[in-house]
Amino acid sequence: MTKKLLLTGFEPFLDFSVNPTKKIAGELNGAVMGDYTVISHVLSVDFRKAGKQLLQLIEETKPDAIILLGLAGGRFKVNPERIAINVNDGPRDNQGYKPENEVIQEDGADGLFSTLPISRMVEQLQAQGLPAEISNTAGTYLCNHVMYQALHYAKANNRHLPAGFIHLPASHELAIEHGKIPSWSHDDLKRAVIICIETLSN
Ligand code: PCA
Repeated sequence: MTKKLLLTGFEPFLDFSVNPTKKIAGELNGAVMGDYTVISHVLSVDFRKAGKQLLQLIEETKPDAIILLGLAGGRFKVNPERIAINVNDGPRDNQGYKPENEVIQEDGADGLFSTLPISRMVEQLQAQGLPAEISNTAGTYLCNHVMYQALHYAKANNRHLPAGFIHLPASHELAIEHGKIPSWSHDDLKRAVIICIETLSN
């Protein structure tokens, strides 16, 4: 029996009309990679909903590992995130809600570190020709929010599982719309996610 990997992407948000992470999560659903079978879902860009959605998915699927994906339009490399912080802030979500300096979990730590093998992910990506770097901030928007929620849940429930977040640069499709953001081909973005998943097994 393979282990279960919960893989999530996000729906489109702000002025990004598509979200490559939604497509990649969908395409990898059911795939078997190394020790893991992928179970994919798409999260809402909604501060009041995304955390609940994710925790429900964790309860239902009981994953052995969690990789959350998000788009970081403007970044050049694939960025496994090092840390999530206990704050919601930033632009409006898809429901028009705009938090300011909000705490995510009243009793939570200020910051929670990724439990994914982020250094090895970067090494493997670069070894296979894909630019990658650990990022030291996942921002304060939805991506940081769900990363924090997943790590807080794992800690509170004593679940020692690899969990964390990976930000992807824009796809060419998005860069055509935006004009001034760096972009990658969809195939390279997807290959990067596959390499990260494989890193969990070796
Ligand atoms: N990226 C946003 C939220 C959804 C997504 O794909 C972020 O970086 O917070």
